[in-house]
Amino acid sequence: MLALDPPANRPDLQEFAEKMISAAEQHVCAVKMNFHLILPLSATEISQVNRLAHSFGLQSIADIKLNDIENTNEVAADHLTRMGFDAAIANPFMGKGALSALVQKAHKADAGVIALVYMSHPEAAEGYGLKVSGKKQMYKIFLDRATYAGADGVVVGATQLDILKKVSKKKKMPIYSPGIGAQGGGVEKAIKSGADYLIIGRSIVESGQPAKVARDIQSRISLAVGK
Ligand code: BMP
Repeated sequence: MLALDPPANRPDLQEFAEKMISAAEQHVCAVKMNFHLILPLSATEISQVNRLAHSFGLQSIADIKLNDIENTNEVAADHLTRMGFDAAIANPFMGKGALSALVQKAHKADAGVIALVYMSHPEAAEGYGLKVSGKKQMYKIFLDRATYAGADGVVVGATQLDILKKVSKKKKMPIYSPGIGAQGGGVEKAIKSGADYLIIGRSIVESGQPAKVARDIQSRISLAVGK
């Protein structure tokens, strides 16, 4: 999955996103937009980017790590669906009931929800690794909530290989794994530890050769899964 994250201060954000999609479309299954684009672009511009992704058969994911009260989540989900997103990333910290309501709302609109389980950054352990009441770690609770809610996928950082292995043994849905390249994670290690999809941004979009880098990564993934 291609993370459409432009470098800071780029003025031509829509053009950037569309160029990256057109360059890499043959080598990715989906694109992901984060606040880099969702904050500055208008709803019309975002819809146009999503239409381009769809024209290549790619899904588009809104990475807003949604984590609010039910009503606000649902209003956000409506806006995202209207802009053409196929799924949103949400934070199970909101609670089991709120996450379930969000998943049901999304499914009614033929859209999906991907739940954070363990993030990729070095401080992730401070939250996702917390032992609740000295016992169960937060990420296990988040995985339980994602499973209970019927979420369509979970996010586990490619930099967290032990956690990836543990989650892949228990999961009932695909694992999306960010943190490859710029954050130090490796393609083969992540796949072999249980990632089903890799989320990759800067290694591709800042490479100067997005098509080539995306193709190389795709080949490495194929080799790692034995295809
Ligand atoms: P990059 O490959 O350039 O590091 O980008 C990774 C993308 O995935 C960014 O959009 C980031 O916000 C997102 N992400 C992440 O890196 N780690 C997580 O745990 C969850 C994310 O959504």
